[in-house]
Amino acid sequence: MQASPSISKVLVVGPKGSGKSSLLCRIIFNSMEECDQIPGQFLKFSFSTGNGDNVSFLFKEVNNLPTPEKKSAYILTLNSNNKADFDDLPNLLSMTSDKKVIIALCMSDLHYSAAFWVEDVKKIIGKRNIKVVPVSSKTGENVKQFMLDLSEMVLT
Ligand SMILES: Nc1nc2c(ncn2[C@@H]2O[C@H](COP(=O)(O)OP(=O)(O)O)[C@@H](O)[C@H]2O)c(=O)[nH]1
Ligand SMILES: [Mg+2]
Repeated sequence: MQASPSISKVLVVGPKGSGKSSLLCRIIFNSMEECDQIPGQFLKFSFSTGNGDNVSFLFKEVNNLPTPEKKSAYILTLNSNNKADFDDLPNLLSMTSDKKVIIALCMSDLHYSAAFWVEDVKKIIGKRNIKVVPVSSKTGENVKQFMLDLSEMVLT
């Protein structure tokens, strides 16, 4: 039997240019066009995990932290090609410590020129239970896995 559907409001946060709009665009429209319309909008999206769970999300891109906006979780995006995003990570983690967080390590299609990678991020995270998932909004690589991990996070 399926549990009654509830909506999880997830804020997408991260440095400017880290890939927030592009990731939402890829998740919702499966493309990277129309990205310009995304900031500040509430975006509804239902995801089925393939084993009977349907998760309803309400996404919103938020460009300033900390935010008083209600939320049940955060997606924190980092541009893996920008060392400044890595340097900002401790600060970003402290401003998102009120809820669960999953990190989208963006621009994985540019892995060859990455400034940092999963293991580097994990060292900064330390003992906090935060998944780090490389994704490419450009190619769609690993976005399904990201959604599975996000779903698991909000369901548990
Ligand atoms: N190569 C590549 N470029 C990306 C990817 N995701 C975003 N971008 C580019 O990075 C720039 C910043 O992305 P955007 O989504 O606007 O970042 P935001 O400021 O966090 O919303 C844009 O020029 C995007 O086209 C990706 O997965 N791969
Ligand atoms: Mg944006």
